[in-house]
Amino acid sequence: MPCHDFRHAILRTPGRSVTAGLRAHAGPGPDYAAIAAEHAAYAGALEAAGVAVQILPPLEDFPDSVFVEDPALVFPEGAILLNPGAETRMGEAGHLRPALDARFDRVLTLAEGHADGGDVMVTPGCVLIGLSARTDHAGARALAAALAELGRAPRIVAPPAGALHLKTIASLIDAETVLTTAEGEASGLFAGYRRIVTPEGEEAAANALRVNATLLLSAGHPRTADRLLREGYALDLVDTTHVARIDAGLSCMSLRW
Ligand code: CIR
Repeated sequence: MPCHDFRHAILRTPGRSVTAGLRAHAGPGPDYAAIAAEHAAYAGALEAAGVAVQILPPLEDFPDSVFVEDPALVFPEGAILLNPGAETRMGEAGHLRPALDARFDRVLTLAEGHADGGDVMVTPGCVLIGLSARTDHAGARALAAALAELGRAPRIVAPPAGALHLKTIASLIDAETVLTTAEGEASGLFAGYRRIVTPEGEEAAANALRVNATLLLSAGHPRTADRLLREGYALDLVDTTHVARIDAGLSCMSLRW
């Protein structure tokens, strides 16, 4: 099944509370105006890649709600509302429901457990579900059942511990190629794919986003960009400096179908 042919996307404007978004490490926090600018540029990049973008209003009570990828999963044949694994994000799915009901004939829910969309990688043959601190066994099994209901073949995998999400360390950038970190490469998880490994210091580039003919890549990773250009990918470099300060990248800011 095609994995990168998208005509629609749902995004959510970051609230001012985004500066309190979850993050695993200390260091400089994000600036609200900078995140708003990065988000606007990201929406523009999706549009330029051929996608009609719907932008939902901010949810100040949910600092991480700009990362709409985590509370839902969407396919042309239907949507699945997930149960985000972080305490402060658990209410986000309910707020997405009206937008999904308006756009999809079928909106499934998880019977139990927790699962984040960042742990889900759609590939031509199957949908990988990564276990993580956010996606537990019960949630992964419930998600696998929902995917099967939509006619998709699930496969539960165990990525290296420490990565926030499966897609923090890897992205499918064409039907047979995964862009991944050295850690993702060492895990053997992507053995069935052609792999391009990010150089040391450019690990954050692994959360790239292929949209139609364009590969959105986080700006500031020149060696990864050079390699991908040499491989013939049409890159659009998108600034993620401030969203990266709250552990996010390109895939997290949209639901695409
Ligand atoms: C979080 O920790 O939930 C947010 N600060 C970042 C979410 C990133 N989401 C994603 O990669 N899908």
